[in-house]
Amino acid sequence: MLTRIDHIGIACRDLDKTVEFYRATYGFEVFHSEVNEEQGVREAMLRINGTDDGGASYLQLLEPTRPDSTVAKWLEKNGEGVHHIAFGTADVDGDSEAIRGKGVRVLYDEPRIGSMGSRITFLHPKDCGGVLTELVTSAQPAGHEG
Ligand code: CMX
Ligand code: CO
Repeated sequence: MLTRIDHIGIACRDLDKTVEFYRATYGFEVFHSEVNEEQGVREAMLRINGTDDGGASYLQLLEPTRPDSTVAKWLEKNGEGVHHIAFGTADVDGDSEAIRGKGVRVLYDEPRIGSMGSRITFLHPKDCGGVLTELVTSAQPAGHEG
C-alpha cells in the first residue's frame, strides 16, 4: 500500500546552488546527501515533514554525474524542474508487482538501491499520464527513520 509522498525529485544543473536556494528561501536544510553512480546522480535530500506511517517526506535535489545519465538527458530536453514523484510503501516488491499486473510498465525486474539505502523502482511516465513515478521502501523500519 502506498502511504505517503516519499519525495519529489527535482533536476538541477548545480546542486550546491539549488541547495542554497531552498535554504535561503524556505529554511530547508540538507538531511542527507550522496552520490548514486548506478542512477548517475549526486543528490541532496531535504526532509520536509514526518508522516503518520512513521516515514517522512523529502525534496530530492538531483544533479547529473555524467552526460549519458537519465537526469542529464532530461535536463538537456526540458531544463531544470520537477523530474519525478515518489510514493512510499512498506512493500515495494508487492506493490510494483500489483501495479505491473494492471498493465503499467515497471522499469526494473527487481528494486534497486536508492537514497539512504532504500529500495526503489520506477513506473514508465508514458503509462502514468506523463509523470515519472518512483516507489520507495525506506531502509529503516517505520518509526526509526531519520
Ligand atoms: N517525466 C515525464 N516524462 C518523461 C520523463 C520524466 N522524467 N523522462 C522521459 N520522459 C518522456 C519523454 O519526454 C519522452 O516522451 P516523448 O517520446 O513524447 O518525447 C519519453 O518519455 C521517452 O523519453 P527519453 O528522453 O527518450 O528517455 P528514455 O526513454 O531514455 O528514459 C525513462 C525515460 C523514464 C525510461 C528514464 O528516465 C528512466 O529510466 N528513469 C528512471 C531512473 C531515473 O530517473 N533515475 C534518476 C533519479 C534517481 C532517484 O530518484 O533516486
Ligand atoms: Co527519486
